[in-house]
Amino acid sequence: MKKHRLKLVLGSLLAIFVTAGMLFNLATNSHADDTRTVTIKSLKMSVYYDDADQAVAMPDSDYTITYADANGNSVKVATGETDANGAITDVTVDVPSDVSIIKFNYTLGTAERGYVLRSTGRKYQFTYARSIPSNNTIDYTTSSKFGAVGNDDLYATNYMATRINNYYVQSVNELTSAIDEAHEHLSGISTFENEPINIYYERGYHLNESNAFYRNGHDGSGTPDIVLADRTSLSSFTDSYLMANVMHEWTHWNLYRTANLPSGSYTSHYGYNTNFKVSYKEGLALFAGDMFRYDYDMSSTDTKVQTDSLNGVNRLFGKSTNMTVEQVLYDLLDVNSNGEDENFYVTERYLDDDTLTEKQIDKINFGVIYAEMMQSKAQSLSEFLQYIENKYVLTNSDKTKFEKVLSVNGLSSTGDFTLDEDGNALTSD
Ligand SMILES: [Ca+2]
Ligand SMILES: [Ca+2]
Repeated sequence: MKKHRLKLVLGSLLAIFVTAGMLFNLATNSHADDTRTVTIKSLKMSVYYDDADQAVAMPDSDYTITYADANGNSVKVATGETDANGAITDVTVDVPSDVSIIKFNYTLGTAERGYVLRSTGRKYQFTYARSIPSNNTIDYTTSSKFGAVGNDDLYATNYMATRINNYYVQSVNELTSAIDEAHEHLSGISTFENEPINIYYERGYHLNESNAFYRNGHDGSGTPDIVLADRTSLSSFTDSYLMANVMHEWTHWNLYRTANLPSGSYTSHYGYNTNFKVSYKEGLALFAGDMFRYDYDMSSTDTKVQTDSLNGVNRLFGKSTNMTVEQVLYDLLDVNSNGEDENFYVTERYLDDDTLTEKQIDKINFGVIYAEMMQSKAQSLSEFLQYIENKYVLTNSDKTKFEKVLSVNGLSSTGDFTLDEDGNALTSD
């Protein structure tokens, strides 16, 4: 009995020692002398290829912050998303006091938007290591090139992917703001709901092929994706080209997932498509890309449908082509036509705000047209035009203006194409 009690007492004492030891350890770990608190006020890194002045930021993109522990293992201390300027801002992390270097790892994309991917499917990630300054505060802007000495294509690839990521962010932001502004003025327009999709690009990958949206994935994986094909000369990738083509392919994705519009091929934007659905789904993507690249102003080419001539033949007027569809959509958007004498625009009856500039109205019109292309689920230009007529053409005056858009582009009163490839009347009646 006595022995048993002694055992209990010893056991209790042991438990107290163990507990005290744990407390002591906890106290040691959180002791200020053994950690340093690093404040990242702002860390903005941009990526370039051969000219640092051309460095491109990584906005709205994933980042992680890590350090290497005593065994060389990477320890993650923060994750987040860069701001609209590509900076990591207002982050505070604790690292062991003997750590002198902190690493910032950027990924081109986010789970919500999608990623820019290498041909292997790997994400583009760039790591920038920085010594922790003595005041433990980082407020720094820098640029860097990423690749491997002797592999020029890798530097070029990483820079191009960064540019694509940048225009991908801009495309999402431009469309989202256009539809949001339209939604503010027109209750019948829903706000934009984004869905992620990945964009593949790599130097030499799909070289000089068409850019494309693949509903089943470019490799047949079943997951929709986009491939931006490489070009022999990097000079092909102007800002304007990337704006138009990123928005173009991403628009195919938006219309596929909302209106079930297919992917599909065509020979040229001026070529005749016997399948009128092809003209519509390509023409609307062409329209979206050009509205982005030209900031809603195609006034200099507003009469393209009326004046086209190749060996004396007008390829566009009244005919099923991608370009015809694009130009009709532009006429629904532009407040003032340039030389073709139509003056319809889709929101004329809905905007009662006199303070809006013409440019703001153009952008709202873009938001309306894009949102309605998704909401209407129209499969052809005539279906879309009839939908627009039912919803936006309210008075006799509107009707006269709307019919003028149809007639100046060679369309019938139902918005149908009227001529075949050779210019003979289509007999659908
Ligand atoms: Ca026009
Ligand atoms: Ca117009």
